[in-house]
Amino acid sequence: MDTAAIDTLIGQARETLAAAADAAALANAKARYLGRDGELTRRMKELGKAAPAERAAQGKRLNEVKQAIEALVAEREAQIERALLAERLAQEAIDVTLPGRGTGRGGLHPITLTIERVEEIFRSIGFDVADGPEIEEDFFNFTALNTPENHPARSMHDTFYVEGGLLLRTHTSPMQIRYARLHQPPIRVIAPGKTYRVDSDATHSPMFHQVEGLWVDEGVSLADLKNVYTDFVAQFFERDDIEVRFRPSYFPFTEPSAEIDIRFPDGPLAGRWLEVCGSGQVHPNVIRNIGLDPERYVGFAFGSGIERLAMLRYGVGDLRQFYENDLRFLQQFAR
Ligand code: 2NM
Repeated sequence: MDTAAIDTLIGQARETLAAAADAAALANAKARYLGRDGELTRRMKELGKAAPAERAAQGKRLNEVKQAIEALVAEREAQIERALLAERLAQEAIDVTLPGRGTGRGGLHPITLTIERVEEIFRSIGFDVADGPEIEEDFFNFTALNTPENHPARSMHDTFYVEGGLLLRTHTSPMQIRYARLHQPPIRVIAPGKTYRVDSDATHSPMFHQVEGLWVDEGVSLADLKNVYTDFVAQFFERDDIEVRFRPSYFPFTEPSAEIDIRFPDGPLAGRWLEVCGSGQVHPNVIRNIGLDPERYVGFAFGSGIERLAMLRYGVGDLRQFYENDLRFLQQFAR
């Protein structure tokens, strides 16, 4: 093998190895020269046929070529490894200078905020806060509240009935009946919570919230009710220039009954009477149903829709916004 043939062989090997793009291709390329049937191996085997005088020199040269090719293989191996590592590093790179995604922060729903606000105000004027089941018995939701057996509110058009003769409470009054049967006068309690009616349109949701108040004692009067509610309105809206008026109405559980209207002196609703509450003197039958003597005890009660109060306080124009779970709406109330 002369010098030109050696150069050609090494040059070919360099090209073949350079073309090997990964470890498998490199192993093939290596075998082509150094393997059992490789070009170099073949020449080594042919060494025996060479003239004895040239054998030693020829063998030395072949060994040098072998070493040169082995060095080329090792170099290419290192190159491929470096390239693989570089690729992995590029793929797995994390740009630690990017800003974080943030985790967002929850906030209380405006209805919850409103309930908390109403509770705080009534607690400050000496009222307790009652709680009770949303799935109720007919007795606590209707009968104890002096609602006749044939009253339309009891119909399936108005009330959601569930299994076992139970129903979804249609107002928060049953909580007050339960509370009043467990406490002695003076009773001053509010009952906030979810209520359910078969009703769904632009201004009615099948689930809505109420807060009702009850004050039972000897000698309380309509004036006490008006004072309490007027004080509540001033605190709730944080202004004492809101007018409050009582307008005759009807409920089975109160006699006499009255709607409570309020009027803002300014703002977008200025000058319009707005109905915000039903109220009245608790019917003697209801006083009896809570275990008290109507000849001795007088009760005053009222009931307001929480959504209505929240809409007026926060300037919300559409009831349905409270239940669409649009974060752009809800985030405006986050504190
Ligand atoms: C209203 C209107 C008028 C009311 C009555 C009672 C109770 F428990 F004493 F019978 N609780 N709430 C009442 C009275 C509720 O809501 C429009």
